[in-house]
Amino acid sequence: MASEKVQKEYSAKNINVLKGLEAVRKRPAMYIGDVGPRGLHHLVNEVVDNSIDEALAGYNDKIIVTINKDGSVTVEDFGRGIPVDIHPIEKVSALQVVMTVLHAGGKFDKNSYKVSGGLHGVGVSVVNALSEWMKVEVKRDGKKYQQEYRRGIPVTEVEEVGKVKKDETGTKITFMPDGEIFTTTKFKFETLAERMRELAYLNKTVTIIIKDEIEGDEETYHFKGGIIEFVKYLNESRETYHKVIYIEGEKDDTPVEVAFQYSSAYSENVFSYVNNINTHEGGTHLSGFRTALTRTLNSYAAKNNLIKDSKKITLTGDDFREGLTAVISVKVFEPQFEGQTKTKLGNSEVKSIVESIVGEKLGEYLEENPGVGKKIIEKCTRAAEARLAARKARDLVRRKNALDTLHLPGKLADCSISDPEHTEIYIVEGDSAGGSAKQGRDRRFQAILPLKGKILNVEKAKFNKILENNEIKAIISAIGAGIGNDFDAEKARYGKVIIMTDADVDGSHIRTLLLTFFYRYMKSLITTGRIYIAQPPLYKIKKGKTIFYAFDDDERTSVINQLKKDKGLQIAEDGTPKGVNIQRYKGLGEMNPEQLWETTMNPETRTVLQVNLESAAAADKIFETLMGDDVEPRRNFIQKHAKYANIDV
Ligand code: 0RA
Repeated sequence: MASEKVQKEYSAKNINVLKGLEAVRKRPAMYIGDVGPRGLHHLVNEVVDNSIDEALAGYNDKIIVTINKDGSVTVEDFGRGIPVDIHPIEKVSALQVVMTVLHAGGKFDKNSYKVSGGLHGVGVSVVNALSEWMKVEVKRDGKKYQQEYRRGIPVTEVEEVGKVKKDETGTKITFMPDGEIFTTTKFKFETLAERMRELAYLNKTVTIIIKDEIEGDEETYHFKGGIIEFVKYLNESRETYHKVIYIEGEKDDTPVEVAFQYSSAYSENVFSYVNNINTHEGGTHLSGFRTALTRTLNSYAAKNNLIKDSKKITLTGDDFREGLTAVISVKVFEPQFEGQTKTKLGNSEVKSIVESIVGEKLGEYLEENPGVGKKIIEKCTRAAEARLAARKARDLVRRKNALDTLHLPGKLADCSISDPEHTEIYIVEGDSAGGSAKQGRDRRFQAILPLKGKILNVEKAKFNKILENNEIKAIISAIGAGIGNDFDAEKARYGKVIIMTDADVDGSHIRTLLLTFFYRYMKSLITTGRIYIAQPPLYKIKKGKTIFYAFDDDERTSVINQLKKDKGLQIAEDGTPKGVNIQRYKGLGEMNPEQLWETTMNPETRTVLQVNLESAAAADKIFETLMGDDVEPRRNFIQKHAKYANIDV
């Protein structure tokens, strides 16, 4: 009888498991954000997060991530290994529960900084459900176990497959993302490597190795200095004023780590993390840090008479943030994430924890390092002087606009509809492409703003200089929603802002400059999903009267292959196809207005890429490296990333 009951429970549980998997496969975006490249790469992060947890618990110091030849990904760690004993409630191997039951998470103990918000922490069972197949291998108690799955459903038992040394433990998970779910299943080394490097900075005890068996790339990340080295990396192309200041402490089970350094840059570069998740929108940990920084530096300046009375300047929070590069990392047991992208920490207790740790330790540091303190106060005083000058300049701009509200830039070809729900503005590289776009567009809802040459490098210019730049002025007044602290995305005159540049190095440069500008001065346009990048084709392939467009080399090859199959296209001995005309567009200007409309601007047929904060922040970093003061990092970067020179957003 007893066994009958168990059997019944078994099937009820199985049905629940199936329902869970079905829910994930039906609405994947609810679990991983989207089914594009971003969601795809999130699968790997989700698996790696578990291995990082093992490292944080003190049991694992190495993670190996491999893009395999067949396109699947393997994540291997050397932690305790997922337990394989029979789970007391589910009555099956704990391993199977972790791999197949939604929200089983795997952590039966409470001693971990779980992630309850955002898209992290959904668990490896979600990855399993979205994989065509998955295989897990566990080494534990001197044995090696394995189990395999198809679309989240076990297709083997948990099997013992061999013996290993008693102290050899760990977990190895291999999965093939499901082509029925994702728009692409091709992993990019660079995308994965960027996150692995970030994780290695944030968790200084682990070594993360990432390999690409297809392209032959490999990187090893291990940073003994942790976030100190992160700040050095962020500032590598900037002129800095002192060595990185590092503060560490813990209060009420909340560990806090902060590293920061001032440079001659004008902007603030602060990266904040909660349980290794980048809190793009900041939150209580960030405000605690800022409050402590302003208060401690102000009282240090006053105590040591570092601001000349004659200057009559009071330093504000903004002055202490100019040129500040900082990384803040906290671990919180039950983080509450808020905000538009659920990346803002809401726990109010964290503010005072960070504030008191930073306030106390920074005070001590300044007493012990008066030279550093003096340099920082001098730098922030210069920032205050510039701020006062910029305010005067801004007031002038404002007054001009107030007198002349219809002051739209002369080069703007506006659209006739005024409801931003339905309108879009194309920011176009060069007057000639601008001309084609103006003729090709649908003038009812599409506005065109051509730019002449490169826009100003906003990273290296003071605010008043930025406001004087003609190209930037044109963008600000066309969008019509202010700039910087005054910017309000809801007032934007267009629902979409589409950047359209050539598919060459200059084009990607201009696109990066524009993204940097939006990231720095109109950030909410990005967080509300209003910025897009147009995708003009790279090739025109003409066979008889039929025209095909290809957006990259892979597509060009597949068009040719298709023509070979369907139309019996002949290929010459040297590999060139006969009887077709292939044109490689050197720029947008080579397309006539109809072609531009058809391939790039017609909402029915075009592809546009929506820009998110990560990609804009990445552009910002890439941009610094490419355009910063130092030649050395730039050369290294270009050598290392030659094949990614066209910054891919
Ligand atoms: C549940 C319990 C324990 C470890 C894990 C899960 C675990 C999960 C993953 C996922 C990837 N790598 C992992 N490593 C460990 C604790 C086991 C114990 O108490 O021995």
